Amino acid sequence: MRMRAAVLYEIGKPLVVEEVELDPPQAGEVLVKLKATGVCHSDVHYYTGDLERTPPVILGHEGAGVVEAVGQGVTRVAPGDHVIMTFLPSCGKCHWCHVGEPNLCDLGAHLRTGKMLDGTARLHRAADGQDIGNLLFCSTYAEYSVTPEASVLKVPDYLPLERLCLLGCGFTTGFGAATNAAQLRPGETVTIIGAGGLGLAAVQGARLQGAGKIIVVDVHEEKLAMAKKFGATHTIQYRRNVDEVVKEVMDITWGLGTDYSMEFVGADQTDETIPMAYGAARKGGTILMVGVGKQSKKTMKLDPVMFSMWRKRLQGVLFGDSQFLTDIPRFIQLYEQGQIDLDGMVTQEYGLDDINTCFDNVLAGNKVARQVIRF
Ligand code: CXF
Ligand code: ZN
Repeated sequence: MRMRAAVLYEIGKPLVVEEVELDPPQAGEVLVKLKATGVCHSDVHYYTGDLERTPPVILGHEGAGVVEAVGQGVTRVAPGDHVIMTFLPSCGKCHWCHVGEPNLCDLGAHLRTGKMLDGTARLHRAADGQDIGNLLFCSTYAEYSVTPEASVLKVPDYLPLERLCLLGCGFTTGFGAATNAAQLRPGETVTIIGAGGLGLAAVQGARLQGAGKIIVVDVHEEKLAMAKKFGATHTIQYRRNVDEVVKEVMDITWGLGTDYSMEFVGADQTDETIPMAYGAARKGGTILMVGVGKQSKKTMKLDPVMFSMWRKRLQGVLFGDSQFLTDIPRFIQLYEQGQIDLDGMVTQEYGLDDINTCFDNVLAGNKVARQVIRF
């Protein structure tokens, strides 16, 4: 079938919105008609080349829509179901899915190929049939997506897909960092570095856990104001002086530092943000690394001796350490009850033709929590 999609042909060059050929779903695959997709900073990292992917590729990995058709053997969903798509599939069969860590599902090994699980492509250029790569089995900057059933989750059909889509990546990652990875206890303290979509979701998670102090650091005043709205108790504007931030955290926490610190910035900022996270964490505290960095950057600056001297712990977090099939329904429940605010996370809404504007907004940095594209 033919559909409109935004194709990345060259790193750093505007995406081209054009007609693309999409093959029908094969065995174990699902055809989703997209209703909405969030614009995640990771998509922009692929566009700038911070995250590496060979073009042509269709980006986008935070989609929600309605199942239009299913391939042979699909049991998780049926035509007409409302679904969200997630950037990490969970097969429900491998070792990791069985031990309760589906964010480590073995299907993750196929995510970088740009092909489907059988090694072939479903996306092709309309002009000459050339294969176009998929992104994380999602490629949601398109009117339709063919994806493995392992990458979709059925959701209630009466809630807005243009909000639930945020649960496919960013919100779940940030909220899960606070509620699954840190499991903050009432009164515990946290420093959140980066007040984008992930950091703001972490603020919401920390607030719901009953955190005592929620200290948010960002360069942009506008984002710090949003953080306050979601429950930050203190904000610190970062003016390129790490020690100054650490000192402020110490002042706020009676000289202790916070029980947890969370790094959400990633990219090429880690020489500043990781030492900041390290310094802000209390003795014996935990530093959660959530933001994804520039793929070519293989080292980070930390004083190794001080890890044992201060007994700090450095911990990676993937997709908010969420079990997406069971955690996302819990988050949807909280959204329905008004305990988490997805609506407030959406700062702009656009159409697919505006995708390059969305990317420019992300790169400008100051006015965006989450942008949503509606189809
Ligand atoms: C990222 C993590 C690194 C690979 C691409 C997706 N997560 C969410 O944006
Ligand atoms: Zn993402």
